[in-house]
Amino acid sequence: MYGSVWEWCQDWWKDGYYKESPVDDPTGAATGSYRVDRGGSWHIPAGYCRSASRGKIRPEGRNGNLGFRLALIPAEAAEPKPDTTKQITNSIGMKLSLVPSGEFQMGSAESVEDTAEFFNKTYGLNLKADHLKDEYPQHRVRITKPFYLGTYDVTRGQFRQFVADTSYKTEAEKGREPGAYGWDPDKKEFGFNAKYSWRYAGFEQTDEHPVVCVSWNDAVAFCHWLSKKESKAYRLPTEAEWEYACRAGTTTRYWSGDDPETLAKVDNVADAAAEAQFPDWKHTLKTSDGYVFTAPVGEVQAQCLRAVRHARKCLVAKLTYGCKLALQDKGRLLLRFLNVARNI
Ligand SMILES: [Ca+2]
Ligand SMILES: [Ca+2]
Repeated sequence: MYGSVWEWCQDWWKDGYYKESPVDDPTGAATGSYRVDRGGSWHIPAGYCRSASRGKIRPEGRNGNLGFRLALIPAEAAEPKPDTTKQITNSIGMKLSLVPSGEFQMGSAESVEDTAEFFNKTYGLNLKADHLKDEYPQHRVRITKPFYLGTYDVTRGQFRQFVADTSYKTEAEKGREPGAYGWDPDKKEFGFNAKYSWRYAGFEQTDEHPVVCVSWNDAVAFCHWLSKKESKAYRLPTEAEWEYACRAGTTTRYWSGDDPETLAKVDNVADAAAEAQFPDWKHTLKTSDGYVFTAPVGEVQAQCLRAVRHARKCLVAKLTYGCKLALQDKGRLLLRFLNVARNI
């Protein structure tokens, strides 16, 4: 879930929200100026791609490194039965995976000083406490109902079906100031231009790549279209759902561990492949994930399978450790661990 594209979440962003967040199913501030985005992207250093990292962007924003994935709330709100389908494929060919209910510690587990010092020293970043303070305090969150989460980001091909069906015009294609922040290959940086939209972001993308240059409003319009088409309740994930699914029981910086270099094996961030093309990018991973720009979602399947195997291993370890506790807690915790282990 890290890298490739930042992903829009449903929530409004608000400074200090973590101090007042409810334990059960937090949905973000009641109102605000920014929506939350999560996970980092292909041009973002590993310091900003951690499980706890939070981004904020105005809902009309549209960038060549920002897309979204969907959440779907099953019609039955009860605990999943053991035979609940683990992965479904919807009417537009999108795969969604069942995420069981459970709880976790949301936010950063290490101090703001340690995080900044590590990434500044190792990758020459300029992380400041102010950049990171919205990841604190770490706090307990319960996801009380199982939900489905898009296994991958929404692709250009899936977004194309929405546009073909509705003649929808994205915010980049209408209004007084059309355009988006796309990639300028000559200047080698992002720039706002009317020529950029989900159809062209300044770098090569097929229909298998994540759709980019779509605003929060565009993403929500897509959810409404699909919900109506299937008589289901699609929406963007809350950032609590996002982090819960991303962590999958882990408590480290990344689900793959604390070492940022592990990201090269599991996702697509600013890496050695990017540095080879843009030598002045000094903040990249030392290892290569193989992609300079977005990666096609089908291509990263092998990486995702590795992710699942790893997360399963973490959960099995956690299960062994948590067994005694689980039995004391009327078996519910154990049941949840088992559900997680089965369903990731
Ligand atoms: Ca992502
Ligand atoms: Ca990369």
